[in-house]
Amino acid sequence: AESRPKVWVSQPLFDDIVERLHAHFDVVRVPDVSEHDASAIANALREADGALVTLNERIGSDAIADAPKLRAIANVGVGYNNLDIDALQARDIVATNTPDVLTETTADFGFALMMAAARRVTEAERHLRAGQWHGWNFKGLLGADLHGSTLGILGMGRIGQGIAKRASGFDMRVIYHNRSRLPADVEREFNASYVDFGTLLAQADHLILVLPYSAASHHIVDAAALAKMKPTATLTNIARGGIVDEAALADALSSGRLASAALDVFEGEPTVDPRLLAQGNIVLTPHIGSGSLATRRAMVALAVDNLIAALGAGPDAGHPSSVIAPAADDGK
Ligand code: 8YV
Repeated sequence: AESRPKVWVSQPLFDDIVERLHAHFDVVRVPDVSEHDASAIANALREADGALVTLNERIGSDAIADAPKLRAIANVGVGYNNLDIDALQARDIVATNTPDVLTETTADFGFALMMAAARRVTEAERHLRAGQWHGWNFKGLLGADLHGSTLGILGMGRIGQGIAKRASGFDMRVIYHNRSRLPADVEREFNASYVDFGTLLAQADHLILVLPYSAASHHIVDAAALAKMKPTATLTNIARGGIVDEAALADALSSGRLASAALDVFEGEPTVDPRLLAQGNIVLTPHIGSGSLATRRAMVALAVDNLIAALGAGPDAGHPSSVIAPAADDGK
């Protein structure tokens, strides 16, 4: 009998879902692989026909070049800056991600963080827990309103649109900036106006970052950008840490040039810049934007389906539902 394709599952994930891979493949787990250990990742890929990975596994060009059998990588997550897409593309290796299933959950969480920053929820809780609440204080811990304010969305993809949809229920005025302007009917649907990046920064009372990380978005929110924001504004990042210059953000928060921030993602995560940790007016969460149980399960299920399809094993052989490489417009 033909030997079955080998797939590498990089993380424990949900056993009852990952189990579906066993019907088609020899599943290799490397439980002792430290998440960021490049040589262990390369070793795992060297023998693999396919892999199910998370943002913790950086799949670089060296590992890809050294993986002769590799035909498919299913990324658990919508963002895929952990994958060297050009190297995958050059080898015609199929790469997939998990959009859509996490859109609403992540938009919910973006709203939660923005509200927490505006109304100083975690700062107030720390104050109370530290025994610093010595009586009700009329002027204590005053925040900013969401209702009636202007929401700026940088990155108007699926999650950005989910946030815009929620904002209309909060009577917010929505402005957005995106690589490309949305069609007029979509702008109308979300009640969102397109503005240039400078206008977005200058007019937003609350700015939320929901764009993919790339060379083009690296530190796009830097000192110069922060200087254009209102001193009363909040900044929320649920995209990727590298989009924000964290040192500049810490400066803006400590000098009062920005009222508050909320970050779910960090440039060097899981390490958090001590200058951010030292600020009171910041909400910090450990990259949990898509983290509802139902959604994390749906992400794994989609990645498993994608891997089965990409390796040509299932009923939808060859047609994973969310392909990020090879690009559709590569002439095929
Ligand atoms: C995931 C995320 O938890 O989807 C993304 O881009 O950042 C998160 O939802 C992460 O990617 C898991 O690999």
